Amino acid sequence: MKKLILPKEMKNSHIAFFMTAVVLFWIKTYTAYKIEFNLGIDNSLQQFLLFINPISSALFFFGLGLLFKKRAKMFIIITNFLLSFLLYANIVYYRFFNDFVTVPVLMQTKTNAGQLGDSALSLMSVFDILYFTDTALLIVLALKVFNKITETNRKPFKIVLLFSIAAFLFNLGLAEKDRPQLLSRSFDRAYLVKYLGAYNFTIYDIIQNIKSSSQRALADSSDITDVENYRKANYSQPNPAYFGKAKGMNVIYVSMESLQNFVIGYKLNGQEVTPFLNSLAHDNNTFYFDNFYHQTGQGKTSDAEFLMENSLYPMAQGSVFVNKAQNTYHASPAILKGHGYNSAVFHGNYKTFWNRNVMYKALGYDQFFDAEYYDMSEENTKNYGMKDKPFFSESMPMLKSLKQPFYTKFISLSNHFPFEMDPQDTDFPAGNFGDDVVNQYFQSAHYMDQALEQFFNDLKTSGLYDHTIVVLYGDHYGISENHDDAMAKVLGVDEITPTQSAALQRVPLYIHVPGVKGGIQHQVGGEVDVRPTVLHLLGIDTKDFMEFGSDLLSKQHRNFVLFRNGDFVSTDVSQLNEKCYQNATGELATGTPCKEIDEKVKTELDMSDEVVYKDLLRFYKPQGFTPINPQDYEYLSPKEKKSK
Ligand code: GP9
Ligand code: MN
Repeated sequence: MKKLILPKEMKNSHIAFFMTAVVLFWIKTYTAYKIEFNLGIDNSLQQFLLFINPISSALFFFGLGLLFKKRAKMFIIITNFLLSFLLYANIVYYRFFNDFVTVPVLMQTKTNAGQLGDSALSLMSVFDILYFTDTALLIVLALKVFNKITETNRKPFKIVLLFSIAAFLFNLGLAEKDRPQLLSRSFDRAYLVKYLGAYNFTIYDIIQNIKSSSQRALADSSDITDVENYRKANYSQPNPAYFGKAKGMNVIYVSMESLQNFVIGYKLNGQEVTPFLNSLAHDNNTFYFDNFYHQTGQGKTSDAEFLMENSLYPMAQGSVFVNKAQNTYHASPAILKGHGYNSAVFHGNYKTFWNRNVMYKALGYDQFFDAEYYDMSEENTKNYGMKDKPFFSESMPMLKSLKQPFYTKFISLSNHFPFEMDPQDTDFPAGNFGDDVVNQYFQSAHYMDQALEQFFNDLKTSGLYDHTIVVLYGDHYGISENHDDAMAKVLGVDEITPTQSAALQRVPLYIHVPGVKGGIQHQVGGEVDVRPTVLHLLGIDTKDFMEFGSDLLSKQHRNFVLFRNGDFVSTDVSQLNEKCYQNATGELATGTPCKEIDEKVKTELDMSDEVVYKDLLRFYKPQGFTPINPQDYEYLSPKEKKSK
């Protein structure tokens, strides 16, 4: 084979190989940004920053190779592979979560070993191999073209290092100009990637994580004072019309996987998707909240659980269940223990998934009925575990055996991405919106609705229904923004606007309270608000607890709901991606009507983060609360129970 003709000096030069690696990698990364990520580029400066942001990290990481006398090429190739792998991991993750991989997410992958596998595979394509083209090309070039490198000079390293630092500072300077306080007030990972690039984001994330673990070590009891004052100033008094109306009753929470509120009342070809939930909205003793939002971050289902039971916000990155399970919490099961309640979780997946077996002890759950308690045969399971119908029916005998009053939580699973059903489980037509995920969603939501109806019927037959509060909540969105085209068709609009996109973050919330007149409620609220609402119904005043929610039934219930990325929706205006909109028109607002709530939102997230990151509840004892010790709890399988 004829060798490529290159000037002799080039063939002998580390620098030429290095520069080739930098340019290829730069082009590849930029192409991936354009194809895979939706980073909300608003102006030409942002476009320019997106284009140049891979340079500094490519120069820096590949430049390290120049330190090696003999193995520079090998070092550059390995580094290229590792960085390409990081980019690809972000691509796959983004296809589902619309988000980027962080250190805590990687730790979760370890905890959930293999169980995320199914979903991950459906997000990959054979063409993805193209994201490693430059790695392959570098190997060929190293063997065939740059095969005579004799250079031993390390001087270029210093120059390259200087260039990479200069490139980074130039990049950061321009980014700060467009978005002041980019690094200090960042709730949104997409911003960091847009401005600084996927690789610099990872470095930033690693630094943040080191900072967070040292934060705990450095905190002391005086740190809780500010939070306590903030809490006192923002407490919503219980409404006397409802306070204690469910005193002593059992409590059942149902996490409805990925159920979004748009589906309630929706008709597909004239057929109701969720006939049971639609009728429940009009039940005499049920409050149905139709302006209620999820507030989850990367921890999804587990974040929703955390919000509902602690009335604290989940973490900006990673999940509390995995990263902060060693913290002290004053969660609902622990609070109710002091009022004679016995608590249990039902979930058709294994107890280590999402670190639940550790976290539930910190929350004070007495029992955890996990996959070991269910018939996990092939026909009963799909995707993440038990199908909802067998899950609820097999749970019934266990529920009935609990000592009353009980506080329980059921985590459903069937309505999970990619929403594919086994044919024998669905009698409902798929949608026809040109998008499989959206089309299938109607079938799996319908299946969940049937499972819930069956559960309610079983509760009635068991006699539990008349003295049990049932709280049903959609845990988070199921259909991400990647499916906006199909969702526009579903909603019958030309395109999904920012305010419509925010409205799609609504999830249904139902609170059934025997003997209390309910009704359809339009007040704006979020998952953080449910705990004070339910505890007040049970006759427990939450004013001494460090929580951030506002009782949905209180006359002082506040007028906004915030999201984990710092956005919010209030009764009149919404702040979305740092822009302020008028709710009535969906148009950008004039003046600064969002400013006041924006300040509150940022303060509240900061306060909650203080509590969670610094583990501040270990320094605080609410009045009348008996702290629990996680070590007192043990979740045995049925087999282990027998052999004890
Ligand atoms: C299952 C559940 C998975 O245990 O946590 O759901 P997700 O968090 O991906 O919605
Ligand atoms: Mn979920």
